[in-house]
Amino acid sequence: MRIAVVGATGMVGEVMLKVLAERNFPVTELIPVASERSVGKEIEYNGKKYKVVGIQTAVDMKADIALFSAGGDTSLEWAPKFAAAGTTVIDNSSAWRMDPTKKLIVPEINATELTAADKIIANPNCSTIQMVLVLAPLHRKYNIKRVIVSTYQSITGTGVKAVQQLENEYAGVQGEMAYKYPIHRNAIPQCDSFEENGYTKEEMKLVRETKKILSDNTIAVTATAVRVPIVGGHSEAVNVEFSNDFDVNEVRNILHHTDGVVVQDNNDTYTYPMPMYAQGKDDVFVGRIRRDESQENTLNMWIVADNLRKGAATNTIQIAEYLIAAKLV
Ligand code: A2P
Ligand code: 11C
Repeated sequence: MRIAVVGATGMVGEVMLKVLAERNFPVTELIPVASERSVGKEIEYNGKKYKVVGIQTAVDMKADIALFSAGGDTSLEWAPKFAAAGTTVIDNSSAWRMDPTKKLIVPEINATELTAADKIIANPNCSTIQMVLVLAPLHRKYNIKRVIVSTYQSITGTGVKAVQQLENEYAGVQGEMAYKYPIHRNAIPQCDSFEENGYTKEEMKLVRETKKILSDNTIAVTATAVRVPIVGGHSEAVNVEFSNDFDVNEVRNILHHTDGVVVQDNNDTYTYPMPMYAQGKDDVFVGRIRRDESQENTLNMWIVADNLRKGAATNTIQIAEYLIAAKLV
């Protein structure tokens, strides 16, 4: 497979290169792509050096698959040009996710929806992926009525500038600010910009993308997304109301047998997921699984994942692996 990585010098792009190599993805030619200012710069993949090319050059090279993580505007403009050249695009930005003509895929849940005609495929938002991976098997079994989610999101989700801001604040030096406020010793109740309804875009991604991935518009979702000075991954406190009653041990057992999910849940041994330990891993970790005693048929959970891995790079590459296995590229 000839693979273009668009945004290869970015936070997610770098993890994509690492994950492609780790999983022995069948790359016959790697085409690293970034903005004009990075053209000619060298990046490393699998112990070899590659020169970054510009995006039009990459279109003309007609790769089999292009993995995009270069922001929504770049995707809106360029993904259709790659698709027109015959390249299948898997896009990590928010550009195409809610487009009714595009599929929004978490492979363990809905990869079988894909066909060879899907030339632009959307990768969901990081905070959505880790939540729906846990919700999907529970929805099938108990039918979800409503989800209340509060997130504690890593600064790596904002990109290189935010990591730099935190490092500057640790070091006590002035620098460019990725956020409107200091993030060191702080929690900022705003991820992404605000929408008309008073929610942030990040909160509305959790609402809209969950319904689309689980193919069920009846699920009510409400979210509060918060940025915290953490690098390892996103954490989420998730409260789920079902139509049907459940047994907590059965819930643990279902999640234990869910692909991509690891249950870490034992109060006696202080076992629960934390971003410090999720970092660098491809799984979604779930713990603190307990009944909400304030309301019937309702469950509380704590879900953690490395937002750059399963939340972004790994999920994108798993979609590509599915396309190859199903002979769709
Ligand atoms: P560059 O490094 O040249 O700016 P992050 O979200 O971590 O900041 O990374 C964004 C990624 O998207 C970077 O690799 C960046 O390249 C790339 N990028 C930004 N704009 C474009 C563009 N117009 N064409 C191709 N790549 C782009
Ligand atoms: C965050 N979820 O952590 C974002 C990062 O819609 O793909 C990715 C933004 C997106 O703030």
